Amino acid sequence: MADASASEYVVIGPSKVGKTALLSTLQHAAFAWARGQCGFESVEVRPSSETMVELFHEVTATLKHGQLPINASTELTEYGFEVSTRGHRPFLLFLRREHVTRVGFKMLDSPGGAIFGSGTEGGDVDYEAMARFREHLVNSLRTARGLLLCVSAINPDQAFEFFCDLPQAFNRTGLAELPAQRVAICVTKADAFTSQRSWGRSSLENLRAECPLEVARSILSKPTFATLRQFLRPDAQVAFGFASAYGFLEHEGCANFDPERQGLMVHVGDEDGNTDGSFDPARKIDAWQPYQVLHPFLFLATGMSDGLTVVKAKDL
Ligand SMILES: Nc1nc2c(ncn2[C@@H]2O[C@H](COP(=O)(O)OP(=O)(O)OP(=O)(O)O)[C@@H](O)[C@H]2O)c(=O)[nH]1
Ligand SMILES: [Mg+2]
Repeated sequence: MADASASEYVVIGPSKVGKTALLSTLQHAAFAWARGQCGFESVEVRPSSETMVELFHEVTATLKHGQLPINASTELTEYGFEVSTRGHRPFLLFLRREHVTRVGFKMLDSPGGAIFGSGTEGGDVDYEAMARFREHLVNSLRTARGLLLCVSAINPDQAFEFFCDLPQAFNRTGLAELPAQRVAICVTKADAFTSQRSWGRSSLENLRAECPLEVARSILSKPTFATLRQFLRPDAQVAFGFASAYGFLEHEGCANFDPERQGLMVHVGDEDGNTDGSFDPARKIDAWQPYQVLHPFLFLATGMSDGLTVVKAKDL
């Protein structure tokens, strides 16, 4: 199943920001992809490692219980998958021809504490294991083709972890400049973020009025932005985007997230929260549409920028 031609990418971010949840919903998001969205007629995600098959299967239980069934990561795991897109591109003035891309990912995911240890001090932490994971991640940063940085839209304490630990991780590479050509900064848990700030407007509409770069700026300190500016190639493309593993209800526009239960508002397991009064499992499954979870991967793979704010690293 392993894909030898896949490139290595690294996902980092503090504990519980939703790194593994993001990865887990990728295939479901591709199944829910609307034809023509972002200019692609279709987007497919295929696992190329057993770890990915298992993670994709695990997340289907979300529809049954409402909550994302993701436990905190305790291991460094390599997830292999392929993202392919099909669309049309202009060709010879007025003609268009089919354009297909296929990119293999080897995505390293680890407990957030491996890099962002400042938030886990004093807890039940295996420091030796974390040090091993950190070494592996730092090694991968030396060669990784792309980097995915997850920042939670609703956990303000993480600013300190980024401030303390991101420079340390980059300093440990021994490189003045990381080779990554594209870096995606994913502002996660957009559903909970907008639910907290919906001033009478539907939350999706509210979210669309926000700029992910500015929200990231308000969450992270200036020294963290300076860290990125210093260690990324000046011409590296940095994309900022919101994402939500729970997503939004298409017609209502509100988040498909129940803050009280901390889970999907509409799920198959029981009839609570069924917004239209009918119990129809197929429609509840259809209602689960993770929001922009595939976007950072499409950006890393193809440079696609729909729904994202993209700047050069030197302009951060
Ligand atoms: N509201 C909301 N909660 C989310 C979302 N994604 C993840 N969560 C919740 O956030 C918690 C942490 O998610 P994980 O994916 O385990 O986070 P992680 O970054 O992998 O955490 P570690 O493995 O501990 O580093 C879980 O309780 C998830 O249910 C999201 O899009 N919206
Ligand atoms: Mg995890």
